[in-house]
Amino acid sequence: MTAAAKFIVVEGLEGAGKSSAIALIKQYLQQSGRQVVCTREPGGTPLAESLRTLVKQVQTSEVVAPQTELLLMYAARMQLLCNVIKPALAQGKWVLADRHDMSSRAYQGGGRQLDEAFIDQLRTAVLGDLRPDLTLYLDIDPAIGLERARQRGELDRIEQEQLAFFQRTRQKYLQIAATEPNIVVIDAGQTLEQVQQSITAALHKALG
Ligand code: Z5A
Repeated sequence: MTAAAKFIVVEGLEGAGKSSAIALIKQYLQQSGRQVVCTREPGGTPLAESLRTLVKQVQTSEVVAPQTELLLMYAARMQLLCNVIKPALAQGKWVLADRHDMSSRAYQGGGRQLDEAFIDQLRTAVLGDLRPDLTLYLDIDPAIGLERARQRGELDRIEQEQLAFFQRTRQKYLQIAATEPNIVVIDAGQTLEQVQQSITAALHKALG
């Protein structure tokens, strides 16, 4: 990675406003002449997009084991890291990610209550020492976020989970944000305009 290239991640529950945040951050970065590569997880390469479809589709014939779900997330992540994220950073391009590893820790670790040691082993194997330079976590009450998602149409397999699942996921997100560096919590329950102001302020502070 060249000295200037940074890896920025946007995280949050469904309906938190990640898509709008990504558009704003991309514009912010490009205005100052940075080349930006946007990614989404799971997905972002042909194979990873196929895994995304598999992991999100409602399964009527079998139960998806939480461990399988986790492994599919990390398989997609490995593909994206090798083919998109690492090459982009190596070329001095900024990477702006719609979800990354924090999602697995929150959804599969918090929501599904999978063993942290199991997740940590995968993190080490897949990520090595790569960590985002900045993560913006958009914090939303799951009831509000899910309502926003519901208004968009049919819910996928994970979105169909009970509210308690998303409450555990949110708690894990907040727990990670409180204990690890380079994570900024944005109150995503504000108006869109206020959220955008908070994001811009966080970018100014973190990037100068
Ligand atoms: N997942 C996982 O379990 N483990 C992992 O490791 C990874 C992912 C990487 C990905 O689905 C699913 O995979 C996700 C987590 C899981 N599943 N669930 N459940 P996705 O990428 O398709 O879903 P998403 O990331 O949750 O996308 P989303 O629902 O589109 O969320 P969003 O991008 O944050 O929301 P948005 O499209 O920006 O906004 C939603 C609506 O709200 C839209 O109409 C906006 O206009 C509106 N909005 C946004 N902000 C506001 C404010 N401030 N006020 C009012 N209205 C607003």
